[in-house]
Amino acid sequence: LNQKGCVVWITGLSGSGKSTLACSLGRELHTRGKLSYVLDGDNLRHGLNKDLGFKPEDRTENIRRTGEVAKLFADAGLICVASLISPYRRDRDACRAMLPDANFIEVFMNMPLQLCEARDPKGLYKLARSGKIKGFTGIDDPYEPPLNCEIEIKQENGVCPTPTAMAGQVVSYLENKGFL
Ligand code: GGZ
Repeated sequence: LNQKGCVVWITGLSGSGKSTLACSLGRELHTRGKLSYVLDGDNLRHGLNKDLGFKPEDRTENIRRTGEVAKLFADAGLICVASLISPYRRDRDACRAMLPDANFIEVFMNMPLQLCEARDPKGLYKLARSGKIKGFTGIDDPYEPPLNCEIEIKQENGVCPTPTAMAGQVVSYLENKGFL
């Protein structure tokens, strides 16, 4: 029984594919018989983090709480997949510091803002551009890309990897590091 837990922390802009990767990865881990749990920023904001908005200090608290919960799952031996914009580098680093360094795997969805904005699945970029939403990440609130992430997901020759391919990249990493 392999019980080595870890946190797979997916960071990136709204519309960059974080939830898509988290979902695909969750399925793949389930298929392999590995217990996992997905913590999705957008979902947590309906429950655990419903008291938080998008001011910098609220985002920081959102990341901190989620990091603490992810750590609990990892301690229990699960692969915990956290998918949040987590725009500030120091907040992500604080989550990393909660665990042994090898057990925090930072995945950067390195997709151009232009692409995320073109996708605009919920129409939020449009609202941000027209000033109806203030402090939207990538528009009028910063996104600080990781400097030393474990995994980077990006386009190849202008083509985005499929959800299966993205999950495959993470699964390979987890295999190499002995988590699978
Ligand atoms: C960024 C916002 C904002 C603002 C609402 N800035 O793509 P979505 O819609 O479904 O997911 C986004 C979600 C971001 O929540 P997180 O908990 O991941 O953010 S953070 O890590 O920064 O705390 C987006 C929606 O909420 N949303 N307003 N102003 N995203």
